[in-house]
Amino acid sequence: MPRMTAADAAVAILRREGVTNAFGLPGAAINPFYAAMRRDGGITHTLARHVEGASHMAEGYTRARAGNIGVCVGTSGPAGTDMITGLYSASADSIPILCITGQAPVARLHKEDFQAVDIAAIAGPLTKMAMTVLEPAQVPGAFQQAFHLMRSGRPGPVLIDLPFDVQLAEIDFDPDTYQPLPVYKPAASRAQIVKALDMLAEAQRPIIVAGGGIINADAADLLTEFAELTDTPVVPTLMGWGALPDDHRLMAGMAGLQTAHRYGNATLLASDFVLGIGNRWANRHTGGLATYTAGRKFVHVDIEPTQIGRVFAPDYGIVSDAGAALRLFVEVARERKSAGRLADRTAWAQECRERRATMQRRTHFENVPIKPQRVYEEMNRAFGPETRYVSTIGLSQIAAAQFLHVYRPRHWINAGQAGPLGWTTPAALGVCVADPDTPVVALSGDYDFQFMIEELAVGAQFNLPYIHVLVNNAYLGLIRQSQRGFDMDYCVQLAFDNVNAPEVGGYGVDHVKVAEGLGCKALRVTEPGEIGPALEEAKKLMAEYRVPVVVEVILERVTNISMGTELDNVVEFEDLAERREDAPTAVVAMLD
Ligand SMILES: Cc1ncc(C[n+]2csc(CCOP(=O)(O)OP(=O)(O)O)c2C)c(N)n1
Ligand SMILES: [Mg+2]
Repeated sequence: MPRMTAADAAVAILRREGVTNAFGLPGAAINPFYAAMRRDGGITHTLARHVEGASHMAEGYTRARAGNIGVCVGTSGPAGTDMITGLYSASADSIPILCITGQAPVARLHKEDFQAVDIAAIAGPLTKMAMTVLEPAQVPGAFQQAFHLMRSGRPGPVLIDLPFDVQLAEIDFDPDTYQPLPVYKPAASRAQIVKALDMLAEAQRPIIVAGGGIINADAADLLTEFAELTDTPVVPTLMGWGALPDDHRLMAGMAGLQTAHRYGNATLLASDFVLGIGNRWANRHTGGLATYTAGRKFVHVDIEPTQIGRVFAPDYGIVSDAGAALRLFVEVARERKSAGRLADRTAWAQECRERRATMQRRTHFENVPIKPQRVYEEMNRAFGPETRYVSTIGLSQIAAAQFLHVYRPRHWINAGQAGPLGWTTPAALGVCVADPDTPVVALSGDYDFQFMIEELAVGAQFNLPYIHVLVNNAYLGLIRQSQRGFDMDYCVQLAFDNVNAPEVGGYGVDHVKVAEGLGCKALRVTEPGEIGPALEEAKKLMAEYRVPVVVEVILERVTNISMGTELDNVVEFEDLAERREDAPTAVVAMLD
């Protein structure tokens, strides 16, 4: 039997489970694991500048491609605690990442040793498994179980904490005969799918709410096929956006309080039946449940049994992987179609499409300072359907979801539930590592950008080019807007006179200089007509220098973005589109 350190065995298992990349930074307590990675030579390591950054890079890496599992590595103590936000974000959005931490030696764990902290206890509620491995011979099993859990059922993160002496201990392990454990994914039965389809057939105005579970299951094609077969309009959730292309005739718009379209909400409220697949009825999607559920029936398909009924009781629940359910939905719908037993939905589908062509928001503003809506119009012109967008939170992200277009699964990469400021830059870098051939465009408000800004240096060092659109209102804009309810504008201002940069006109931080200082390229625009040319220039700079390129757009400081407390009570702050020229890049042209 081959003998090796437990750390060598761990790395051998990572390789056999398909890991090719890791994100992290070493410290004394994790050096044996780094030594094992070095001996193995098969894992490309990206050195983060902040350990939280490494955890978000791992998440971006997972989200970019089906089957990927991002790995983040840090030492004992503060490295683990820094990655807690990453574990939260990953678990909240059902994204598997494997977090590996070093730890004090076993015999000193209870002696308040230097940088010894009970990270497994801290990470417990945020992971599918969090384990300090106390016995070296348990290391292979811990890693094997980690991959099994991350891939089974509702996906999510795992933390493995390795005491220093455990990493160094020699064990017997045979990498050649190692094999991954089978993955468990519940699948709907035919009887369940038949029942759900019967309920859909009885409805007059059905829609599908398509959640991120469809993207996790890599089942976007099946969703599209099923929607087309039954002519059912699709309302993607924020996590499901891209499962059906935005220019598809059955794309009905997103529904919600913030990241939503006017026509999406109107269609949801006009429906009498909702088939939710791989979604979790997030509160920013549903708003008040009385409004959301009144007058319509619900079927909920989810991979995690305890998700059924968590937010409200559906009329019927099915526990299934979204892909397995959709395969059967397609099969049964095909049979019914050839038997001529599918309802004619032409009028309803047409009605939904008409709402898309009439209920639009205005994007075309000529104002200086620039209104944010105009930025997304210019981005729609500059970036094609191949673009992967990465964003986190803020008015910037909300407006992006209202105005940008997404055409493919995994092309809207967003920390939907946790929304941790600072996620955007490292997540975008992780996406670049996972898929260097697809253009990546990140979008941040100025505050999101200032969190984890140091990670730009990682992009410069490892030549991870992407475009970072930074919309600068010198405000914690979303919080400023929500403080209107308290009649205050308190502790949300980021503006100051920068003694080194009078040219930023009182907007505070000189992001261009910071980005350049970190080895990236950066441009700043102040007029709407400059946005398009700057984005084109950014593409050239990115190709020439192979580093992140920041395009900072100086915005009007106070612009409120449409949002509300109920689906039927979303407040509009600007004039709506009335003519095609008001929303010139809308996918469905505005009917004049
Ligand atoms: C770690 C963390 N702290 C606080 C918040 C709450 N929060 C959400 S958006 C926001 C302000 C974002 O400002 P900015 O990035 O400039 O975007 P804007 O809304 O101005 O477009 C804050 C503080 C958060 N999401 N994450
Ligand atoms: Mg801001």
